[in-house]
Amino acid sequence: MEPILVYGHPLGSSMGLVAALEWLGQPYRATRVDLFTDIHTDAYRRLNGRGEAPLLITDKGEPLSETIAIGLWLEARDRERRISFAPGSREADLMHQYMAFLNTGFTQAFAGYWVALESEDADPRDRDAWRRLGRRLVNDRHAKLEAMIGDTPYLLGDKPTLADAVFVGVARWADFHQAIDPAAYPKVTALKARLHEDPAVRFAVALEDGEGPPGSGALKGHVPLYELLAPVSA
Ligand SMILES: N[C@@H](CCC(=O)N[C@@H](CS)C(=O)NCC(=O)O)C(=O)O
Repeated sequence: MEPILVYGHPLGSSMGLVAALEWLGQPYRATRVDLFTDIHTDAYRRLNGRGEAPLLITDKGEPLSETIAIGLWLEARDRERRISFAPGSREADLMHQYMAFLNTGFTQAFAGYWVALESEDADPRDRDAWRRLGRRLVNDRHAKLEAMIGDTPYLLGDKPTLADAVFVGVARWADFHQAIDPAAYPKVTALKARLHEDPAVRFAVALEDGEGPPGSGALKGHVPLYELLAPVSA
């Protein structure tokens, strides 16, 4: 069977993995879940105990969660090196370095913003404090990323890789929360704009928005969530 990527909306970090699957070009299917409702059920938690997206159901039917684990699963199957580099190469090491940086401190920096957004009943002073902390951390991580980026069109050369996939799913949160001045981070801003012009990213965003755009042809269809949950909820 084809692997199935469970991706979340709205604004899921998993959007980047949909783009990565499109760049990879191997057959896959997908399941679209609501991040506020679908993933908080007991049945979903039997697939991912943390109740989060993304989730991959591998070609053997086994659930695999965590962005980095899913990215490495894709990397191991990328024999044509479309979205990764030769194992053991310097480029592969640097790609893993970017993926880890982006999936940890860079992603976590937004936590204060999300908590403030989701805690409507909290004291407004607390919410302001969480947003201020978020702004400080997001800008700190953007400054660090700006310093890491070289002169190539994508993070590691002239084509997007898994590092760009992890970046593009999360980087748009800075705009959503109005956390940064884009002009302060010209390399980050240019990379984000370039990636959002990419057909695979446009496809992934359209899927997230509930549209059915034509893609590369690698996506072989959607699987409703209840079909994934049926074997474990029976
Ligand atoms: N460590 C996980 C984090 C995934 C994660 O935080 N996903 C968010 C959506 S972008 C989520 O599922 N949030 C729902 C929630 O935690 O309630 C990974 O890297 O895959």
